[in-house]
Amino acid sequence: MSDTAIKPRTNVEPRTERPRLHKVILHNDDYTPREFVVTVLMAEFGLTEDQAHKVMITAHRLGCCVVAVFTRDVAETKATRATDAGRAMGFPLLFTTEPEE
Ligand code: TYC
Repeated sequence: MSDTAIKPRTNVEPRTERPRLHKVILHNDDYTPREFVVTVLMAEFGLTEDQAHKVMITAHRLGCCVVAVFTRDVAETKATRATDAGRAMGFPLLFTTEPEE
């Protein structure tokens, strides 16, 4: 057999693991108008008005609320875009991400 022959690997764990998902979290603040938060949630995360209102009011009452879970790249992109939408209007609206347990 030549030096470059490829041997099949043995005792390999089955590759069934899924990529870890990341939560996008909406944080409450005292300045961003409720209606604007709802609009951003609908535009960036595809929530219905009803879903967006529930997420917004949960963050308003409890301090924060999980919006949805995505792969890391998608979660970070959406959180950044949604935070930037608030900043563009002069609001301190904040979305962060964290890995799911
Ligand atoms: N607390 C804001 C207000 O009373 C509304 C708001 C809700 C802002 C949720 C951010 O994540 C938020 N205008």
